[in-house]
Amino acid sequence: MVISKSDQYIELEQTYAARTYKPLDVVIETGDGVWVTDVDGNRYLDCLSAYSAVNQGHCNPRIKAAMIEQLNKVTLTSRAFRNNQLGPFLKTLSEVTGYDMAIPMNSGAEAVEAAIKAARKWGYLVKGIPDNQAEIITFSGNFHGRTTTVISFSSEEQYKENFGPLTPGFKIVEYGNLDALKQAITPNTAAILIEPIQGEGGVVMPPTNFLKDAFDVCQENNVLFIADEIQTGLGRTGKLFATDHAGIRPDIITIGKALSGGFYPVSAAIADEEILGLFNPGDHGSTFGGNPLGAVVAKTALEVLVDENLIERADEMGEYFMGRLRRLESDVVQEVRGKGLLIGMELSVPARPYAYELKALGVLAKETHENVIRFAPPLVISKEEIDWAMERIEQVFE
Ligand code: IF1
Repeated sequence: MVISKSDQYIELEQTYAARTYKPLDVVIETGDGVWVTDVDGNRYLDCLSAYSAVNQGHCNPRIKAAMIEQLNKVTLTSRAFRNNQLGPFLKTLSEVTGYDMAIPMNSGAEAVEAAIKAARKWGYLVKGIPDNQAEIITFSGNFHGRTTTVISFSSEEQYKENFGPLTPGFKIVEYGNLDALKQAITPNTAAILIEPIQGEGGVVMPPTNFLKDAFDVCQENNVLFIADEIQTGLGRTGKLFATDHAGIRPDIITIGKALSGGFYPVSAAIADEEILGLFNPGDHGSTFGGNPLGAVVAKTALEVLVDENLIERADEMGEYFMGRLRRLESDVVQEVRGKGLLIGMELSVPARPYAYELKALGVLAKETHENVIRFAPPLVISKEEIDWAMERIEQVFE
């Protein structure tokens, strides 16, 4: 029996990795723009983009060059010392986003943790919430990461089961239900934490006006609005932030994933001085957070987004891709929804077998929530490449 190279790598991973994943069995060796190649030489169009981390395309040449240049200088200083890349990165971040400052971290979950700490501190020092009474409101179907505090407010049982005791101080209300939100707010509510579109929830969009109404409710009640834009931010939905579609400016935004174009884990919570300015030396930190390698990568990743008009491109290509998906004539497709290049296609049947059929034809996509297949290619995708993917998608679904 011939064992493919892929099978050998799969066997290794199955043996030596904690089995926390059930990946699609493709073993990627190289990536370039929207394309990836596996160890057996098969080429695929990547319609997942590492969950929107490679918005700028695999191995983006500008980010790569900046990273290599920095690799020859210095990679890590810790923040016990300063480095000459962190300041320029954060200045660019502030100019691009319009927020005063940021707290640089590594993973998305860490950015969320930092936002939670900032909101709680604001709650005690500015709003005057009594000690240890701060509440943060979250929403059903949320996904904000996997730390013990973040899973404490997950509505997915599996994410919490056997991992308790959980962190108190969180309430979960129904996503999109304004009345439920209003009822959940108390004088001790410091913040709400919300995804403008729920990615892991299955590309779930809130009802029209919900984000704006929720924002207004927060303002009326002196409650911070924290938007988790780790997946939806940085151009993915055709605006810099998905909350831009609602015309609101959240008090705190968490970003990650595409902040580094997939080269290196870089995340941040961004906000104005009146919130992040409350942190004192020693309040928060991270060995790798703000390191010069990550900083130069993130600065360049932001510049690529802006200079190469990837945000406008996501809008344009998203409209085209979604339009074509909506015209699919298929018995199993129930709904196509999303914004920009964050597209979910809900099926009447489990989606995983379709992901495998697409893979066989050279299109990589992943199911989420059993029945939804997600199409979220790098934002550098061209119309011709969407046409190429659509030919295969049509073949599978029609
Ligand atoms: C996994 C999903 C996506 C996120 C939002 C914070 C984080 C994420 C809105 C945490 C992370 C992930 C993590 C990844 C799979 C992925 C995912 F399917 F689980 F839901 F993208 F849709 N906020 N999303 O989407 O960021 O700490 O991972 O850097 O396997 O857990 P992180």
